[in-house]
Amino acid sequence: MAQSLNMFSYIIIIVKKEADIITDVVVILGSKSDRDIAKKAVDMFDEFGIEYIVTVASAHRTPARVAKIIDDAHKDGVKAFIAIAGLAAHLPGVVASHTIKPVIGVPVNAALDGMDALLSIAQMPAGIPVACVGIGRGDNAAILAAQIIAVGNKELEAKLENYRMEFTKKTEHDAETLFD
Ligand code: C2R
Repeated sequence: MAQSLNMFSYIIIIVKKEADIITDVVVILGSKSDRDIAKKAVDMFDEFGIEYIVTVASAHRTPARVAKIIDDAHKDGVKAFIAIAGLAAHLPGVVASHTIKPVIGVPVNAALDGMDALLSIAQMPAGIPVACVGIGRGDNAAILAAQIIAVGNKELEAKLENYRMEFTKKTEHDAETLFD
């Protein structure tokens, strides 16, 4: 009897967990000053119908807040993180240290043409990878996150195929109208 009761509670917990899933991606900005790049990412998510949370937290200035955001995100069923940061951009690496979900870092051009942030994000030590997109490329970070989420999601896969098709058409149009 005790055993079947345990099994019942287990099923309830599973059902509750499934119902609670609300966030596909959490986007963390090191500073409000990075918001233009975050806008490029969230515009993409809106286009693809991806659920996201966007917030500000700094590994340097608010380490406890970063850890709490990641903890909460796990409870919400997060599938990927995007961390946007300039200067000594440790935020993406620190996010990666707290999760085994994929982390995509976006370097911001806050100084040194963004090279400081680019290298801080790309040159992670072995074992704790961070995917690094181009300087300021919040849009590409969102597309990459969408591609990760699209594994096993036919609807999202189709949206990404259509999006890719737009580039094909535009390039062909550019080729045909090169000197018009
Ligand atoms: P402020 O404009 O707030 O001074 O920030 C931010 O991402 C921003 O680009 C300047 C730059 O500092 C970055 N920052 C980091 C981190 N926290 C803030 N790289 C971090 O924890 O890595």
